Amino acid sequence: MKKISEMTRREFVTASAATLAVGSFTRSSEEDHAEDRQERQSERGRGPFRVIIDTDPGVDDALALLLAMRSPELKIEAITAVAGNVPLELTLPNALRMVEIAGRDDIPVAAGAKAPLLRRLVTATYAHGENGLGGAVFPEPKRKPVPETAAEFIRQIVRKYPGEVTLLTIGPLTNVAAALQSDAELARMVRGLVMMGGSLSGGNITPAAEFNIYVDPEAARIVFQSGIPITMVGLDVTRKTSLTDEHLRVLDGEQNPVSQAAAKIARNAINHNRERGFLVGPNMHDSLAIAGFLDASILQFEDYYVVGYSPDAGDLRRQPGMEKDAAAQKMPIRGSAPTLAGNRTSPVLREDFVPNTKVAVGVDSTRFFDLLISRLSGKQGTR
Ligand SMILES: [Ca+2]
Repeated sequence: MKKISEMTRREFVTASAATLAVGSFTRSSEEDHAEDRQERQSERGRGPFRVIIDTDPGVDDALALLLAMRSPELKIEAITAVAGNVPLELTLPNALRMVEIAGRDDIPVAAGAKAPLLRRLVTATYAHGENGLGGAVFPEPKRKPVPETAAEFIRQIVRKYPGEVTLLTIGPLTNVAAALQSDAELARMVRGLVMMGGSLSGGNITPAAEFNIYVDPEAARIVFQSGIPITMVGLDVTRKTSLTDEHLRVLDGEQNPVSQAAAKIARNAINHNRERGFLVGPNMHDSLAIAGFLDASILQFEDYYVVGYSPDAGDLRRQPGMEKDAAAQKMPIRGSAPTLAGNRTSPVLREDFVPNTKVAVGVDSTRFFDLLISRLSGKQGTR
């Protein structure tokens, strides 16, 4: 592909984020890195890219938000909170706390959905502690969210900058799906979507399901079928990222507020992980999705057609309306996603394979942590 500096504005906007990032990070010498940094700071260079971060902080969300807010490649138009790891009553103030810690008063925060589109909320306090930050305590935030709901705010921003906004989703997809449902034109105005979610190789909340997709599978289906160019950073790669005592030591050694906050969250997460008997980790699921957008060469991708759960087919034969019944809300089990084999419109049965998602299948964990820890600590390493 063309170098970014040779692209017209239209080509620049049209190219997908992942392809662009690969194109701009394939060179490796020190001079080229220096040149890249210069290019990044110029109008005709790489970024800044307009992004909205949808999040459910969440230990690794918190570190991912801090990483994003320390990354000059990103023009963060909004941070939108969603219920997930913990209820919205906690994810919203946790998002506001991170914005305050990073000193980013320029970034508006919107409150999103309190529950999935159709189902009752399943949380992950077992992994993130009751406060969502692994027990790391920070003062109550002074900032307030904007009056718009997350879905409405996403809609407004995407419409304001058609073709320019990439959605970085590191929680359940409820807010994004709600925005897409509210505006049939919206999906084609979104530049791309990079998600932490999904798995080709087994789940973390059930043997098959990854948490973000499991919490709101109907929302995931809406997103995967939206036509938005999607990059999926799932458990296949995020499970290969383990935060270590050495990373913590570097963060703790720098005295700026972001590094100290990151160290506090990291320390609690590492201790919490040990108490639960894990020998490695915690995994940096969400930070890897952000890092993969900043530098796609950290990840290797393959093209897939990813499907979401269908509420009106499959073993339980549930209809969307049924999910709202009190009995359905209390239903202890969830149906598996149905196969598409019996469906004549199935993309699986088409002669030509038409992928809808770039799925991350490999990761350079060392380079990922170089990026994450150097940005969080403010200590300049190789980047
Ligand atoms: Ca998350």
